Amino acid sequence: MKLNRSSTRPLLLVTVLMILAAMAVLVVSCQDNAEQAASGAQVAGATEDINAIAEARGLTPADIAAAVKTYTPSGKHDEYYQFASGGQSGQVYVIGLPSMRIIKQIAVFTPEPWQGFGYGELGTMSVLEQGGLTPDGSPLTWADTHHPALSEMDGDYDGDFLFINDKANARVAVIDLRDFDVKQIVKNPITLSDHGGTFVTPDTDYIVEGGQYAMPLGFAYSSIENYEEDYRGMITFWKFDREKGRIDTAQSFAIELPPYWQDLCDSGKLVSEGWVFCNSINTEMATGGVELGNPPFESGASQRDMDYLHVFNLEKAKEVYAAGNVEMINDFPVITLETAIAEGLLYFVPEPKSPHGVDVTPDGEFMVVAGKLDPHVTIFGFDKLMAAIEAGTSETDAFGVPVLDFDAVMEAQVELGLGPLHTQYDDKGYAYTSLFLDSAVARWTLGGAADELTEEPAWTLVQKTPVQYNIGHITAAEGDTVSPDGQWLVAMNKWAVDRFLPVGPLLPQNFQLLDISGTGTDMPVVYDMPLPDGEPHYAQIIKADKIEAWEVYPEIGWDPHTQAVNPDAPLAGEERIEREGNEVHVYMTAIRSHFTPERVEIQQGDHVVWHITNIERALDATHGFTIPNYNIHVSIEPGETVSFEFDALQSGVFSYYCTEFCSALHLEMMGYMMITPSE
Ligand code: K7E
Ligand code: CUA
Repeated sequence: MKLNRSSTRPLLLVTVLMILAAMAVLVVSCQDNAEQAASGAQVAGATEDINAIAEARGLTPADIAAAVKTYTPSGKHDEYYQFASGGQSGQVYVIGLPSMRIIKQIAVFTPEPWQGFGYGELGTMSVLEQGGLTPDGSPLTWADTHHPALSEMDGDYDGDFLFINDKANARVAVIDLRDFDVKQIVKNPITLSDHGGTFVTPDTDYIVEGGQYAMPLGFAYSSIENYEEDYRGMITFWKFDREKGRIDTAQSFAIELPPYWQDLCDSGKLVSEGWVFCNSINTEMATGGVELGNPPFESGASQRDMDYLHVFNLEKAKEVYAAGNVEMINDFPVITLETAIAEGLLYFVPEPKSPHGVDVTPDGEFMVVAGKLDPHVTIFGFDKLMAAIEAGTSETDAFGVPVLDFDAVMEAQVELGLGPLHTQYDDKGYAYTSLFLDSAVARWTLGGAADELTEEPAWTLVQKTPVQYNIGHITAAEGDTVSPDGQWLVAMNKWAVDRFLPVGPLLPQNFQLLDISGTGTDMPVVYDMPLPDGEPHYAQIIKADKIEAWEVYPEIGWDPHTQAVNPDAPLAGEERIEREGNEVHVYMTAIRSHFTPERVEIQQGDHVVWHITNIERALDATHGFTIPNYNIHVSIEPGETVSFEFDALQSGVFSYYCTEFCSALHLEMMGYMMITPSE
């Protein structure tokens, strides 16, 4: 049943008509302006002829259409939020679509001075400290962020929370989307690198964190000569407490895996809910040592034609964990490989060849695996998978994990081109796959129920749109949900090469916006956006109206780290300085354009605990606060209370001041801290 001949064409027609209409409006308004100019009522810059501008700038009709599709006039909001990993910056970027304007950077794993993240404020310091310490006891302050995941309800993004992993240190962060602020960082208790995270289960009961490079679990030492015996992979299921907005580490667990390098994961949905899929590389168990004459990792880990798709029965794993059938490693419950096999909660399926992404289709029926070194995507059927598990197998890998028959589980293979990496979906029954070596986005048709939505035959390549240049992930509007929106897709390109003005040898990343609202070969690039920060890897795009961000903190004295009023919050009229022995507490308020108190006198050697409440209720009336030489900087948003502490080691006179240009008398928003010398 192909019903869509009629339903996609009008969309295309409407789009074309809209562009023509928009261009007509531009032309008409130019004529109006020309008349106005002629009558003497000249509006600066509005008198030019649109065609003359296009000609002078060398713009084609396609360029003008792209501009009209993406231009968002001053004051108009975007339709979508894109949450992009900030890569090595350890942060998250918030970008509006279709304008591609950067709206915010969220400090996550790395100190960020403007937000006062990691510059003395106790709440942010404790988030960083929770995230783990270096061997010398200071907080880890960088991360290699890869995969942001929006929280979901019934398989749809709900706009409440965002999670993101740190591949370099195996960590997961929780961001609350009411205030776009990081609340928690958990460090994996048994391994040091992750990549298959973060992915959520359809109701966000669990946040999946799959490992990457195998190592002895629990941070023990073992010679690499003992790789097969002592090194292990893992997957961790972090239980999410939606009420508290925190990961509940006490109800989380991991599964021990063979020392393959587990790569990306995805959660099943709808029919496949309760299952989790991860692929793997280096099932060869190469251990490197090119300097000793061994094959280098990149070839040692690419010998076999097949690696293993890992299939987890999460429902079963939860039961095994609840029954206490676990081993404790570093006080963290781990289902051993032996138990996982015995309980039938882990199966392997051969997958070609050094795969990268595994992406479950919106209906949950298929798992699409892109093999980096294979020109195809391979599609596995969930029904076939269940039947193969039911039928049983005598095949196992070297560790005794049952290996299902490839042909019995494989549904289709679609040849797309060189270097397929990641797949996303739309509302029309298409899938989109990034092609790293081809530098292109492939559009192809899905089978199954989605087959009825496109007019092309199932499992067929429809279009390849070139991008500039080497593309990693792609992300489509609501593209990981059970009901993708279509409309927009962002190609997250790792090499920008010649796209922007030269800035020396370190170039920006290039996000390219593709309009995927059309069908067939209609899939143009409509915008290039340089991202001047770490390699972002992945992003998710959510409809803007799903996010209910606070305008100001709900009540005065709000502590964002508890999402409640701080009982010690200084309030207007209650500002004071209290001394107990050599501990001094400063209770301060901030409002345009003064701090109260304006003089703080302490003695050298005092321990100072300082609280400031921003008692403003006006939108965007943020104040900053710094004490010179003490490396303290905080941002105090309307309603917020922040606290910081320090030892007054250096005597002298310190001018503290507000760092946000908040009012005409902002420069006067200051005070003196006088530290009398101890003798
Ligand atoms: Cu860069 Cu998802 Cu970490 Cu592919 S991963 S590109
Ligand atoms: Cu407050 Cu400037």
